[in-house]
Amino acid sequence: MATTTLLSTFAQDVRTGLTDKNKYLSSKYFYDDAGSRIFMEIMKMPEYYPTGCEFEIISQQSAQILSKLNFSGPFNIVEFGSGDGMKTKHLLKAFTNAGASFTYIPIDISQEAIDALEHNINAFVPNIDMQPRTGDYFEVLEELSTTSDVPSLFLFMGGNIGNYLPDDALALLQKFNAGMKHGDKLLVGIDLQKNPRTIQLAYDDPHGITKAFNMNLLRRINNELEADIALDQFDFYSNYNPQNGEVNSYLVSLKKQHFHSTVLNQTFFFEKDELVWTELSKKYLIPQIHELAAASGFGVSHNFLDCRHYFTDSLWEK
Ligand code: AVI
Repeated sequence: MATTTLLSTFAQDVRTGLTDKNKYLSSKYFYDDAGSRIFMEIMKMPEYYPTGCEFEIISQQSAQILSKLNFSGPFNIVEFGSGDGMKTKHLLKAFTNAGASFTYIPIDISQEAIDALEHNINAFVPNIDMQPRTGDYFEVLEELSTTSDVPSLFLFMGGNIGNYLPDDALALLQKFNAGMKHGDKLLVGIDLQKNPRTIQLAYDDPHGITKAFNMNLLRRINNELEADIALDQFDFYSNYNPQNGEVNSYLVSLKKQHFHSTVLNQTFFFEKDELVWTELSKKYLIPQIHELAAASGFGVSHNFLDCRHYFTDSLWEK
């Protein structure tokens, strides 16, 4: 009698990616608990400039961001992928200090992150009206469009848009747009093209933390799919191409080898020096940001830049 086993999406995606002619694993799988902790280490590295840039923008320009919103009364602040709120708390505090009246609705897939966020925000901005949500961005968007009659500022920070392939980035922003009301605003954090060495160093750090971040994907496969990958037989390679603004990251098989996954009931084969593509981190030019906004139904109200012009929090209006 044939037995059927229900495979997780992770298991199915690993099977699809590692049997492709050009092997790949999605960077969305970086972020299990261990991977999220490694990402926090990345954000603390001096080489990883985006965190400091966005922190500078938010801590120094929140009053200007508020005035550019042109909201006359109460409004919502809806944050997609809020994480632990360590950056956003500065924006919320500045808005509160300026007398703005708003409800903060952070959305994240991780309950652990939402718990940390509630703690961090309440300690930093007491008495804030906060309605945290775990789960799907679009369910909350749809609900708001039918139940709330005040305008909303949506936040999509941290440069996450850079991790989407261009067509996927456009589709995501168009979907945000479809769920927003006329006059709503979207603040998108976008990393900009700059000296190639600065970018290369941020994604190929001398401490090996970004390597560990990528290797965590293999560790996850070993743990969750009961596999026997020899982790020391893989390396990490990352490359910034200043001609197209793309950082592409890979795992590299150091020898001809295979591993077996009991959960998938399958063996996967690698040639020596074969690549597994793990991540795109695209860097934009300002004119490309205007094109992307227009193509997804927005106008750019203002680009809030850090002092080195490395990063923008780009304010868009529907
Ligand atoms: C989450 N995301 C914006 C990071 C980035 O910069 O692309 C992920 C990352 N990958 C390597 N370092 C950081």
